[in-house]
Amino acid sequence: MSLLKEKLRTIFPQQKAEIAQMLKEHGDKVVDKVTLAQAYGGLRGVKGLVCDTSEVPPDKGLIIRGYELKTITDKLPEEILFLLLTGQLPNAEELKDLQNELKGRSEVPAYVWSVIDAMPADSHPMTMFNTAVLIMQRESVFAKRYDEGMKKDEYWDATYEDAMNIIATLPAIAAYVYRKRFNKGPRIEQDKNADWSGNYVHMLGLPNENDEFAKLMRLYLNLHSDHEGGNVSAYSSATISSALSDLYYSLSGGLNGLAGPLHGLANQECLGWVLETMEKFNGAPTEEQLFKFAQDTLESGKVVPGYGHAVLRITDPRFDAFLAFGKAHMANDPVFQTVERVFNTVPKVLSQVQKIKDPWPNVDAGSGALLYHFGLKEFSYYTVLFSVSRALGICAQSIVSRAMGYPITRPKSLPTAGYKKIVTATVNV
Ligand code: HAX
Repeated sequence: MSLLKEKLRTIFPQQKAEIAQMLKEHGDKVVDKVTLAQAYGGLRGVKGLVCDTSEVPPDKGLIIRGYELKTITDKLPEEILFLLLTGQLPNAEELKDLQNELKGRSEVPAYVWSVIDAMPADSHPMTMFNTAVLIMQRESVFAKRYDEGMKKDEYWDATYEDAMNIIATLPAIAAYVYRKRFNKGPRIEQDKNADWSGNYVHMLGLPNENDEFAKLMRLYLNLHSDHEGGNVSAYSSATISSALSDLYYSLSGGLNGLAGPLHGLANQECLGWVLETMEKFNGAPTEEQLFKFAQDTLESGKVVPGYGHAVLRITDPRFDAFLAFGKAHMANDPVFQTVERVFNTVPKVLSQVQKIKDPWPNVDAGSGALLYHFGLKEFSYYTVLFSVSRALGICAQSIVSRAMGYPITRPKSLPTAGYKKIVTATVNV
């Protein structure tokens, strides 16, 4: 058994007992109330979900198991996965063991390549990627063991098997989607000596002078791993998973949510917006020009992609990390310089609009420019990169939820007439 699974076997029963005790003592305590505006407003800010892998305080940004993001940006994605699951960073032996575990599971079933090959050539890369995840559902250990009558306390173990099998294969699948969709030549075989993200870089086949692109990808796959439980991809995935659908179903479902322009697709949209400004002004625009361009975007009824957030009320620390990388590695790149100028300008424009609660950049505001610099210029692929990383968090959340034995998700909905009755009754009291 892997060291990670062994550790989880000790940790999970303790956590489950702690939760059971808390529920026994405090189960009827009120933790939040819901206003009518929240019911009609996407349940923004309503506390009612549980996610132990990470949290996002509005004034701090992502914290993974107590570690503020800025303190762990140098970690490998595998270390982040270990942290998400156990609450601890792995020691050298545990890391090696996890890396070996992933390598051992990294063979992609041959039919996946045929399915990708059979898709229309102009399919969106996210459709290709998510279809590949879903088509592998026949491999699910959870589904098989469930059919055989597995006991409830073994659910997490079977989900762990699915999670590791999926995570191990994602780099090869994602790299093939890139090469196939953008006519980059034949599939590149895995480099079994490389780490998880290094292998991905190898299979993408893009130039990697001085290992710089590999450094960016390591950071990219670290930064996008998890963002608590209420974002569209994590929440939809958790809802699907709560019906005891296996991870192939739930992960691909969650990633379909990530493919929306208000969520993960914003990174594709954002670089498009930046390049549009450069085309309009024949090069890196001035801050005055950007100010006007952002105002025009708002006036045309569109959002400025990469800015604003449902939870955050500060500059996203993930954007800070990308900005620092850009300053260190490509300070003179005109696209990166435009991203910096947009950062100096757009928050001023958005702050003037009263309804916008967060005028600051989110994770998607800068990443595209960095990828573009290294020759990854096909924007529609960017959300696939995000997905490979976000799979770490979604899989970890799913394993933890199964281990804690959480029930099927089923909040209550009311028709508008029902809410009308409640609020009228309140007014009359
Ligand atoms: N540009 C223009 N208008 C914006 C805006 C932006 N960047 N951010 C918010 N608004 C608008 C909203 O569209 C909303 O308008 P309506 O009431 O007319 O619908 C209003 O301001 C209030 O929104 P909010 O309460 O501040 O923000 P929400 O929680 O409703 O939405 C979003 C959060 C991220 C969806 C929003 O800020 C947005 O659309 N941003 C641009 C798209 C983007 O960058 N998405 C990626 C977010 C990070 C992420 O999930 N990455 O995967």
